[in-house]
Amino acid sequence: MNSVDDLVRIASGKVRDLYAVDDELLLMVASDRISAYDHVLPTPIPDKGRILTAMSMFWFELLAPAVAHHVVAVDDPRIPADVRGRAMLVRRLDMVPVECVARGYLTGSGLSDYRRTGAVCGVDLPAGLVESSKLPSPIFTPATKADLGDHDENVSFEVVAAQVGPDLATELRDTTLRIYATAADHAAGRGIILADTKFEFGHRDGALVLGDEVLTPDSSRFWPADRYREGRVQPSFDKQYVRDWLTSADSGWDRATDTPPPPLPDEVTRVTRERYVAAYEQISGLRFDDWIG
Ligand code: PZK
Repeated sequence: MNSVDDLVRIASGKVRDLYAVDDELLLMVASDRISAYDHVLPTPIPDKGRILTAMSMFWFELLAPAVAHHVVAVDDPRIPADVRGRAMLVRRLDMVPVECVARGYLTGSGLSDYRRTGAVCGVDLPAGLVESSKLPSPIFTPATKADLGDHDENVSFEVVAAQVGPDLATELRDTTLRIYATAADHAAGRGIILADTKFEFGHRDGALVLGDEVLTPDSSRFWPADRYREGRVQPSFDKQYVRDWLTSADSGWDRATDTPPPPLPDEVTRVTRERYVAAYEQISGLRFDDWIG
């Protein structure tokens, strides 16, 4: 009784699921699943779903003066008991089919595109940038959603404008860069570089609304500022311990093959949970023990 299994699931990602509640409301549920090297690992990270939900809520509240968001409640009788603490009751939006990425630093697909073309998503960049370089100013690098399992495709502002119209494309870019700046400022004050992040927006009653989860390690790159060094790949705040173990001889796994990754040892699971808790606490200044659940 009162389990999420009583709801109709309308979408699933690698590590979260979306359910219908009624005509107006959805339930977004974060699982404890973790992905690495494009695989979902067979071992869950205890509390990861609650930690990422707590982190998203912290950011939605911080950004609320700057942008409307879709969250109605995280503690509400309509939220089934078995997902309480890792579920957000959200307003149904008409989603804009654009992944709205802001980048303040150059890494990942942005760096690949820059090395090939000198630009990212049609934004020309100065010569001489290297892995993890800080950009002269943050840039909007939209992507179009790929099917589950595929990678999103970087596109230019003009492609977005052709898809959704120039006015909405401009509003997406301006809003994305404005809330990235607010979040990056907050993170910097807590010793963390927000290298890049992805937002998704929708419409409700004609107004643009911030949806999805926001500013979690699954949608963003957070780098400890005191370890930042231009010219090399930065260690991932949350997943580095998992990645290092998976690629060590100990794991016996070869990520170049398509064999599934092995279960994580207890120590790797425990340390990774601690990393997620530390990320939440460092970013928010709050204690995870005080989160609902
Ligand atoms: C919506 N997704 C992505 C996929 C997930 C999430 N407020 C909303 N209204 C209508 N649709 C969506 C949202 C939001 N957010 C989000 N797809 C549709 C997605 C898979 C699992 F949890």
